[in-house]
This record gives sequence, C-alpha cells and structure tokens, in this order.
Amino acid sequence: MDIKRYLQEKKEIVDIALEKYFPKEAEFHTTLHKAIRHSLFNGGKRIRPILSIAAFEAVGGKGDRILPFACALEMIHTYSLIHDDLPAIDNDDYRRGRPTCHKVFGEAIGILAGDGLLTEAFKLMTDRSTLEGIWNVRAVLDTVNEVAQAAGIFGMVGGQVLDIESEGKEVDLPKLQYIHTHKTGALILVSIRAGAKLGGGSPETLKAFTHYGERVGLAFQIADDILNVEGDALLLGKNIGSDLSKKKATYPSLLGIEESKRKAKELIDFAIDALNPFGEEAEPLREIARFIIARQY
Ligand code: GRG
Repeated sequence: MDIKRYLQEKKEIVDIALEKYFPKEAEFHTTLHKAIRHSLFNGGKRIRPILSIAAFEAVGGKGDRILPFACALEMIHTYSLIHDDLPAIDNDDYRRGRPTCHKVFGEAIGILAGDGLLTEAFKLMTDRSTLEGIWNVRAVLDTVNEVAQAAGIFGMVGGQVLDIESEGKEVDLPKLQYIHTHKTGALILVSIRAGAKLGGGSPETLKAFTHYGERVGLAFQIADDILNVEGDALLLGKNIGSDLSKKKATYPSLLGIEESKRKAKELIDFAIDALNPFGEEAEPLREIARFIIARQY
C-alpha cells in the first residue's frame, strides 16, 4: 500500500472534522479561538487520530463514528504541545516552523488555549451528537475513562513531570523507558485502543493491538529523540540539539545513536509481529509502524 497517500487522505479527513469543531469564522472568545487554531492547524501529522481510525477500520468499524474521538485525541495532543513549549517547561520558540502559541499570543493565552483544548476534548467525546448512532455506550464510557487515564497524572502528565525532574540527572534505562512510555506512549496507545474498542474489537484483538500500541508508542519517542540529534531542522520546523543542551534524558544520550536506532527497529518489528493474527485489514497499522521510525519530521 502507498502509506504516504494513506496518511495524507486520513489527515485530510481529520483536518475537515477539526475545522468543523473550530471553524475559522467563530465569533466568540476571538483571541483564544485564534490561539487554538494557530496550534491545531500547524501542519501536524495527525498520527494519533490516524492510528485511531486505522485501528477502528482494522476491526471492521464503518463510517465516521470514530472521528470525534480521533479529533479529541489530537486536541489533547495539541494541548500538550502548547504547554510543553511554555517558558516554564521547554521554553521553545518554534514548532513546525512557526512561532509557538505563547510567542504569538502570550503566556496566559497559551496556558488557556491548552486548558481549553483539553476540556473541549472531553466535551466532544461525550457530546450527544457524538453518541448518536453509537449503540455501545459502555464502550464510550470506558474509552473516555481510558483517555483520561492516559492523559493524566498516571500517563502523559505524570511522564512529563518525571522528564522535567530528571533533567541534568543520571537516569537509568528503566526510568527512561517509564518516562517515554508515559509522556508519549500512553496517548499513542490509547489512540489505538480507542479505535479498536469503539470499532467493536474482541478482547483478543484488543490485547494484540495493545501489544502493538505499547511498542509503537515507545518507538515513536525514541525516533523523536533520534531526530533531535540528527534530524533536519528545516523539515522538523524546530531547532535540533535541544535535548542535549537541556541535558534531557534520551535514548541517544543513554545508549548512543546506533543502539537507539536498533532498539526502535526492534520495537517496530515486535509491534508488527503482534499483528500476525490479522490480514490485509491491519496493513495500514503495519505501515504506520514502519513510517514512525522512517519519518524525517
Ligand atoms: C500541564 C503545564 C502542563 C504541561 C503538560 C503533558 C505535557 C505538558 C507534555 C506532554 C509531553 C510531550 C509534549 C511529549 C512529546 C510527545 C511528542 C513526541 C510530540 C511530537 O509529536 P508529533 O511528532 O507532532 O506527532 P505533530 O507536530 O506531528 O503533531
């Protein structure tokens, strides 16, 4: 399959849906709305929503019922990037080649844009219009709970705190793995699980997809670490080498670049192995896994 084309087609579907939730011409809260749009429509890859859609379709899910959940995951991801860029955390001026949210709108609006996106994500997942046509409300409740867990103090936020507290300190591999699987992996994993669950996947399917998602989630952050060392700043739209200057714990700093690449490849091979019970329907998931370590941005 042509993965580039697949990713582009799905990204367009996600972008159209996000436009519906945050239209250009919205009248109220103008600065906040502009700040949200600035960060939400900045050329992001939409990997998390695409993983949700791919998992949903792999288990036989039909139609666009998954879209509000897929978009909610992108909104949570975008909130995390806005807050991550703030002076109090990573203090980054650029993301995807454009000034970060707080650089354009100020810190207060940056914080509130993130807060707004996080809150709206949960509103969207539980909106009446989202629930229309969904017969399995229990699966929705479980999914919303799982998303909260993945984004919260035992997931992304918890991982981020440990990441900040580890800056400039000695970190061993288990701790680094904990940071990566929580600050980045948890949201990726729940994106896949949400798609599979809402598509009606069986418990065995969910187990296999969880194995896939855990490995893909960790490999994604290792690839991100590697790009921070030897990526192309123009393609990435931000400066490289920031992890080193901030004395961040990363796979390359701990294992070296070659071993990090080997580890990421091994994780992707294992992730793809977890999909062995599935056929053509899981091909997009296999290709997305390969893309995650081959990507240059
Ligand atoms: C609550 C103040 C406060 C802060 C929270 C939770 C958090 C800050 C940050 C999350 C941690 C984080 C930003 C991890 C990095 C994850 C990562 C690799 C992001 C890049 O993802 P891509 O490549 O980005 O999918 P695009 O631009 O394609 O969307």
